[in-house]
Amino acid sequence: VGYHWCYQSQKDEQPTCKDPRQWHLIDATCKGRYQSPINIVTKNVIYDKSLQPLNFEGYDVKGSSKWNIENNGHTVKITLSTSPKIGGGGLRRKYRAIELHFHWGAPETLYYLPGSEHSIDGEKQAMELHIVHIREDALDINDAKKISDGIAVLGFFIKVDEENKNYATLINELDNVQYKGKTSQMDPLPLSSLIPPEDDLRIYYRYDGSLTTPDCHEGVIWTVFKKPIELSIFQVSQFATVHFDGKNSTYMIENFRPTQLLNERSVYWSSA
Ligand code: B30
Ligand code: ZN
Repeated sequence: VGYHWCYQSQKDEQPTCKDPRQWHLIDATCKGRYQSPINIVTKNVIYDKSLQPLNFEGYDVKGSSKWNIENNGHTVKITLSTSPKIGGGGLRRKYRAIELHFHWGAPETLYYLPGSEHSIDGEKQAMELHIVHIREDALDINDAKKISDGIAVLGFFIKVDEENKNYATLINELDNVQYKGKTSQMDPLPLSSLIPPEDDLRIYYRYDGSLTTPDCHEGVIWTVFKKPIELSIFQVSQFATVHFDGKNSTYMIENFRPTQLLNERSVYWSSA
């Protein structure tokens, strides 16, 4: 499991790898009925008054230990060194943030092809940030997969707009993780500095889904915020300077899974 799956953009270089339409050959869960990401159709979302603003605990804290940033061959992932938590917002438990990573598109001459995983009314954004949380009583993600409601991911759209100075440190680190397997230590940041202000996080969508890569584990509580993070076109383009593999491999671009069918699910939202 986890071997030889790839994104569509890797097929030229690795013609035999399993692209998203074939992921079910790696793990049958990938053709389940509760898969992520999805297109959120706003005319069909259901208002749920229990979806109050989330509580963010320790999101403002800049820890003292370094963060580990890694190119794992499908994204750039940062393993956190503190344990910020979320609760409330209709979650029945508290969840601890363990890592964050990004999905993005591809730079074009005068343009940028969007690479978010979720879309709203068919509209994708440039990128998507995922902050992966596990139930506070779980040891790690594998342990969290064994318990119900073990994983909660917060999804933030990233839109091309003004430069976001809070992302400077992180984006500067991309040079140190150009190739698969490379890691680097970076100064930690308060998680709150990477996402919109708390007041802007009151409007969100909630649904039951999955991890967006194999094994496509289901039982993930998804929260997708309406308000996007803003980065400049230059900042967004920097992500596409890392590579999927070694020195002469293709640039890591379009590392998103296409949207999946909603099937018998509903999407709830926090605002009437
Ligand atoms: S996502 O937020 O739904 N995109 C995992 C976590 C979050 C998402 C997808 C996957 C995850 O932890 N997967 C299992 C671990 N991975 C290792 C890894 O970090 O990168 C195993 C693997 O592929 O098969 Cu590579
Ligand atoms: Zn992700």
